[in-house]
Amino acid sequence: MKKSVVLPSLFLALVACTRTIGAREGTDTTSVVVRFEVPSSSTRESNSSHAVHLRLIADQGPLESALTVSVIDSSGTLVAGADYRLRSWNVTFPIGSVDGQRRAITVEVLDDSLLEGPEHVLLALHGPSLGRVSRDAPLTHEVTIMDDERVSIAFDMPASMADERGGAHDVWLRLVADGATTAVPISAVVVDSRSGSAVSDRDYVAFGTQTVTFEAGSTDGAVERVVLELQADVLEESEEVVDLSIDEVCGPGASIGNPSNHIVSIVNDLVRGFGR
Ligand SMILES: [Ca+2]
Ligand SMILES: [Ca+2]
Ligand SMILES: [Ca+2]
Repeated sequence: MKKSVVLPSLFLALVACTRTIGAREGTDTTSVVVRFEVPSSSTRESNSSHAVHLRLIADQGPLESALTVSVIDSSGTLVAGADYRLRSWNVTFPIGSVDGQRRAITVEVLDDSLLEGPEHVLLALHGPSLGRVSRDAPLTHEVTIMDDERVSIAFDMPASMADERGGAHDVWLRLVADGATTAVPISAVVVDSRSGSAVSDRDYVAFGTQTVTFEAGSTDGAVERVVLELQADVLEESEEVVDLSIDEVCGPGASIGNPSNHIVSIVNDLVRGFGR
């Protein structure tokens, strides 16, 4: 009789023991991995928030305890609190989360009126409460915030008149910024298109290539100049022109504006009665 009582008890104990091991295998923390879903993403500065997804790898079964992982910010070109904010530094996969489950962290994008070019937030994962961070790519996630400010550089006027005897003649260029402030220098390269009737090195000193730079902090309507050096001659000529053009604009979000050409009319001193 005693045997028939003891054996079922032992059997139950073995079953219970087997079940416990099974449960422990379900929480095998070495098999639980958390990683970024993709290595990079981008958003516009005008988008107020941007989600970055983490992925759970738990192929041994659903989580039997919650997994919390920290997000580390190791950004380069942005200023936390000015360009962006992370709404939370921790992400939790709750109990029962399954393999492939995603959780998002939210990058709050802060719009500004600075012309800055693209900015980058570099995120990494650290210290999951169970399991580990993936040792395979993607180890980090880079969010590129595309700037939405735009500026252009144009000639202030499409044309001007210069007295042949005038020597230096200023030609002004204007920054069109539409409410933006430059955070980086923006430059324009001005060249002589050589399509005008005036002759380089005779009617004016060879213009070459002149670069104007609008320094950081420039706003709409800022002006910079190039200089055309006129040379007097003793020839009686009709009006001659020099055609200057903006060849290139350098800087993020910067383009060539309108007018992109400027005609300098050289009024001959003899024609105008300026003759000596
Ligand atoms: Ca910004
Ligand atoms: Ca903006
Ligand atoms: Ca901006």
